[in-house]
Amino acid sequence: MKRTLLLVFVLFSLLFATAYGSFADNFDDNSTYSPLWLPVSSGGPSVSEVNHRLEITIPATSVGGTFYAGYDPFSRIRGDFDVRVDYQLLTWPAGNEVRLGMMMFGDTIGYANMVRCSSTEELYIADFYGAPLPSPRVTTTDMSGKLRLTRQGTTIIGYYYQSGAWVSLYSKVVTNADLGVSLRAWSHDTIFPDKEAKVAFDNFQILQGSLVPAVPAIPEPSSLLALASGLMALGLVRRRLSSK
Ligand SMILES: [Ca+2]
Repeated sequence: MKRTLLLVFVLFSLLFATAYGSFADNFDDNSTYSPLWLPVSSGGPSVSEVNHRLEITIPATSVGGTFYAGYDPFSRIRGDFDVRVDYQLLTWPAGNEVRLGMMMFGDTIGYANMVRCSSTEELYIADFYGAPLPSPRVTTTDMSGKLRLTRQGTTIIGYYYQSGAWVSLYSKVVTNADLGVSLRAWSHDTIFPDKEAKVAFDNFQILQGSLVPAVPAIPEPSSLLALASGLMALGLVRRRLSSK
């Protein structure tokens, strides 16, 4: 029975992967596209889709080994991809030790994260699975900019944007597994100087890559019902996003 359910799920996945080549979310409707995105937060930070963008506040009172807020993915991206997002630093005191990032991660080992952070220097960092430490980085004065991750085969490349062009910061063989994309801001008790920071993401785009639902280990009937509902909702989402 479970094998049959799994087969149904795979067929759903293939149909879905075929149907969804690319999409964009400009956050202009000030409403989370559920189940495309899942708002997440821990330790005090908050996330809200307002002012036609995705705003994340890290209050001075935030606490935790890692505290964060942002959007996590409902879905995974399959195959070669090209994913981009704009960012703005709305409240950004020097040395605030907050990081914002666009992270690709999956259900197995392997991730890639393009980060903008404020530490003793203002930095772009490529935090990739298996990369040498300290992670590849470059200093910047940008208070707004763009982050991009692409994959060809198993090689992921992280970019930032400078003087009207994409600049490759780091390239590494990571994985060809399905990966979700997360937009988050975060910090850690051990380094956070208790200064509020506020950032925003905007104009999220998947220009290449097939979007597929996250695969549970063994789908149960209730999961399939939820999946069917999710696919129907995502169909509506796709039409809404395409109409923007
Ligand atoms: Ca927008």
